[in-house]
This record gives sequence, structure tokens and C-alpha cells, in this order.
Amino acid sequence: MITSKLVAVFLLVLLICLTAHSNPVQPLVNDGLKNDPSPLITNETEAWEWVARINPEYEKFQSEKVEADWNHSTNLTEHNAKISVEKKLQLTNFTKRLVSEAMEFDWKNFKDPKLKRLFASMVKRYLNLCEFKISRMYQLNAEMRALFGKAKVCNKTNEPPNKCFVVDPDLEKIMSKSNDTEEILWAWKGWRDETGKKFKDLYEEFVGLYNESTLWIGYKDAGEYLRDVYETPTFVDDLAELMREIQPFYRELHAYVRRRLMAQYPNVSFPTQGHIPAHLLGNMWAQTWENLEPLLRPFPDRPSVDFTDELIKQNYTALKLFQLSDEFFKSLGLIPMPDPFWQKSMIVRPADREVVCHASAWDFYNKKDFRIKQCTTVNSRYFLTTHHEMGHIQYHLQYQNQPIQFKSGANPGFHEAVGDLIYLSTVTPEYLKSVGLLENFVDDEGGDLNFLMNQALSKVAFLPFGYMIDQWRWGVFSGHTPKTLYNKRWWENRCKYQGIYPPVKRTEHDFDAGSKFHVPNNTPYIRYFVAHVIVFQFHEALCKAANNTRPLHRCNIANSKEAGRKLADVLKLGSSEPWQIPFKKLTGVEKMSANALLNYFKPLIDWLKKQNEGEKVGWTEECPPESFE
Ligand code: X8Z
Ligand code: ZN
Repeated sequence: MITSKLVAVFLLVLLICLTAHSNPVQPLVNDGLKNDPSPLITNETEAWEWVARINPEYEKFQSEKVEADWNHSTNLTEHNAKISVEKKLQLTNFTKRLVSEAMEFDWKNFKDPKLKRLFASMVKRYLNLCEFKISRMYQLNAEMRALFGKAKVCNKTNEPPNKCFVVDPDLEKIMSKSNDTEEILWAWKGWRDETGKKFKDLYEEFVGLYNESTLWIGYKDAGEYLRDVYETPTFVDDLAELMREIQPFYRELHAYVRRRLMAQYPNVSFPTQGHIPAHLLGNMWAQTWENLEPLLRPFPDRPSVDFTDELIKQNYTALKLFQLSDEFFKSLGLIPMPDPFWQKSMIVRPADREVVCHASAWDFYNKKDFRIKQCTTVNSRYFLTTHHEMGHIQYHLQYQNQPIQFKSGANPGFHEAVGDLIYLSTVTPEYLKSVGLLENFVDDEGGDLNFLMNQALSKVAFLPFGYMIDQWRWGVFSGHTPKTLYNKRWWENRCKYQGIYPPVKRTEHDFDAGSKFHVPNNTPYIRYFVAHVIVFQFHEALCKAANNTRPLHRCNIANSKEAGRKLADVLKLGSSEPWQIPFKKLTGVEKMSANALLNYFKPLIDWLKKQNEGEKVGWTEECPPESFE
């Protein structure tokens, strides 16, 4: 009896949910209508007062949600997953209330542009779905996060079967250091078998719910919702144009790398179509190739610009890397990391529990608590990641006095670019020498080209990867790529843009997109592509402010208070202005452009062109036929 009552209640809820969806609340966004006939409030002082009243509560809910997420990500228990879902739901319910109150104001006709923008940002980002669907969506997030975070690959030849390998650092070490192609392939395939493949169904279910939640607020799918934060009607075309500008350089780099790899691995077959096998690029996802530096250094008689050995020799620790980065920010007059940061961050992998190791930076929205979660290994790659994450926290600190609605980057690409911008100075031989990490650099044309090659393997090799992930994901959200084509379309993008192909035949039983953290974690990826382009524009601007006289790639802005001030002025704004305004403030122009990047790499581009004269350059758009079943 009780059971049948329960079933009846469940069916009723389901019915409400389904019918509610056929009559979604999207008019809230589209025309500002509300059911209540009382007139909309036009008094802007009253609106500011309302904001001042609700924001402390908003911050409290947000803060609790972040805390619960942190607790789960740094200790992947079922209990912590449950709490994180609950806290997310509480925040969602609060924002529902918030938006319905906001709709009592005539915000679309507000005169004060800041106030209008603040209201728009609340209403636009609001996810509405009936509770059991939202709850399911959040559960799926937590479940995929845990499956990915806990994944391990076991059963390695010549190792006991119970010896298992995590991706960071175990499998990445194999990918970056091993010359044994069997071993590399074991790590490459093993990681894909233990991640994406295990949650392809969950991902599909998640996509359905996520899409639905964005339909409610008037977007045609989740891709459109995610692109909207860039506030650029031509965004998709602008990205394609940037990709076209960069492609000739990438093709030269690709051709040179391919030739060297063919010589290095004579037993591996390289397809005549021109692609490179994806497991040979020194990285699990072939996203950056700097681990191939020893093989690819243009002038092998000059010492390497890599300083990992030096870090180890000098007994660097994770903490020391973070302190070094903090010093740099301070030298620009920027904000030092506050005490709770040093006390509460997780900067090495804990031995006693399972965690999400992928590095991230956290704002707890209370002006006190800012943390980084990172499983640091002392090496030059983590020197970059450390600056990258510290850049996020610097942004959090700079915009902490903005209302919560504006506590985000001018656009997501800005947020990703801050730490990378600092890194462009700290990676210069000048800076590294000044901190005793690169004593024997030979400062001639050969040394310079070695340096630029290392930078290109990290920054330029990344670009088509940074571009293609969301090309794929937007196709999934729009329905262009159904589950039956997830993997095929993934590889079509990998082949077309990156010029790489799978080292073993792939099928739709695999889900290789899911082996990359940001897919199961639902973190948009185009932000990194944007960041990798604009960071060179920012660097150019700050170098000018610092009165730099050296070539762009050798500019180090350390100690320049002028550059620091220029940067801080923009970071302080958070997302209170459309990004074009802070962008212009910083760079003098309003548009993203690859010119600064191409200028930075000019000597290397010329050198590569010479090396590739008369050699095969490029690859076919389609994958080699053996790629896919
Ligand atoms: O995910 C990250 C950061 C956290 S926002 C570590 N990055 C991308 C990646 O690792 O795939 C930084 C560059 C690209
Ligand atoms: Zn980041």
C-alpha cells in the first residue's frame, strides 16, 4: 500500500516535471514577463539595496558549496560526494529564489549599466530544472569526478598484478620519459580503458540533463550557454580565424617533430597521410610536447634550457616552488598570498586518501579563504602549473571586493591567462639565471632557438588541442554528435586539427574524450585556447609598460611596478565590464589576435621553415583509415 502510494507520488512529480518542461520558465529571460500582474520595480536605489541585502546570503551558500566540493575533491568518499550534491542543490534552490525576486525589478530598463549587468548576470547563469533532475545531474558530476579521480592502471608486464599506476605522476612519467613504445602504448591504452570507457553512459545521461537545464533559460543547448559568457556574437568565427592564423606555424613545427620521431622510432609505422601516432609526443593526451625537448633541441651542443635537474639538485620542494611564484607576484606590487592560503592548500598528493589530482585554484567567496589543490612533482612543468594556479588566486584576490555576481574573470580565457602571463617572464633565461636555476645558458642564436623551441613545444603544440576539445563537445551538446559517434568524431577532430592519429584502432566501445579531465569534470576547454593566444598580447603590453628593450620572448617584467599596476587595474574589475573593455585597457586594442604570438616566435618560425625546405609538411584532414573500426 505504502509502496503504491510512493509510486503514485513519484509519478505525479514526474508528470509535473515533464509538463513544466513543455512550458519552461524561459520567458523570464526572454521578455521579462512575470505571472504576477503588479508593476515591475523601477527604483534603482531600491535595487542596489536589494543586492546589498541578498549578497551576504548568496556568498554564504556559494561558500558552503565550494567547501563541500573541496572536501570531496580532496577526499573522494561517498559521504563527501553526497554532501557536495546537497550543497550544490541548496545553492541552486537559493538562486531560484534569487532570480524570482530579481524578476520583480524592471532590470532590463535600468539606467545604471553596472546594475543592469549585475541583474543580467544573475538571470543568465541561472539553471532551472525540476529538483530530481538537477539532483541527478549533480550526482552524475560527482560520480564521474570520483571515477576519474580514482582511476588506476594495473597489470603491467614485469610488475606484480596488484601494482597499480595513477596518471599523475606514474603514467605521465612513462609517457614523458620512456623510449619503449610497448610500454608507452600500455600506459596510453590502459588509461583510456580505465577512464572514458567506464563512464560513456553516464556522460550521455549528463549531456541530456545539462542541455535541458540550459533550455529553460532560453539557450538552444549547453554549448550556446557556455559560449555566451564570451559576449561576442562572432566568437566561433573569431576562433576559427585565429586557428587559421596559427596553422602555418603549427604545420612547420609538426613536420619537424614528425621527421625527428620517425628517425627515433624506425619500428613504428607512420601513416603516409602525414599524421603522428598520438602516443609518441611525450604526453598522455599529446597536448603539449615539451617532454620531447631532449630529442628536438635545435642546437644539441648548447645546454638544455630545462631546469628540472637544477630544481632537484637544489632540493626544491612544492612549497618552495609556490614561494618563488609568490615572490614574483610581489615584485610587481601585486597581492601576496594570505595566511589561510598557505595553511589550507593541498600542494602534494596525500598518501592516506584518494583525491582529484588535476590542479585547480579555489575562491571560497568569503575574502579570506583561497586555496590551491595540486599534486606537485618538483619539475619544470610544475613550475609552469604553479604559476598558472597562482595566477587564478591573484585574480580572486584582486576582484574580492566586487559583488559576487562579478567575481569571475573578464572572460574565462582571462582567468586562464594570468598565471601563464607571469610564466612568460619567469621562464626567460634572464629570470631563471637571477634565481640561480639556469647558470650555464649560452646566450647566442643557438641558445635562443633552443629556448624558443622549448616554448613552442609547450605553447604552440597546445593550440589545436585547446581548440578541438570544445569543437567536439559543442557538437555533442548540439546533437550533431550522438553517443554512437562520440569517439569517431573525437578522432576526426584530433586528426584534422592536431595531425595525430590513434596508435591502436579505436571503436565506439571506447570514449577517448573521457580520458581528459575536463570532459567528465565538465570544465569548458576553449578558455585555454583563448588564454594561449591572448597571453602573448598581454605580455607584449606589459613588456611595453615595463620599458622592455629586449625581443618579446626574452622580456622579463620582474620588479616592474608599472606593469603590475596595469595588470591589477584590469584584474580588479572581475567581470563587471564586457571583456573588450579591460582588454583594450591592457592592450590598446579590442580584438584577440595571433600577431603577438607569431612575433614572439618569429626566429623559430624562420628556422623551422629552413629546416623543412623540400620536406613533407602537413597531413590529410581525414584520419588514416586504420584509425577507426
Ligand atoms: O587544466 C588546466 C589547469 C587548471 S585550470 C591545470 N590546464 C589545462 C590542462 O591541463 O589541460 C592548464 C593548461 C591546459
Ligand atoms: Zn587554470
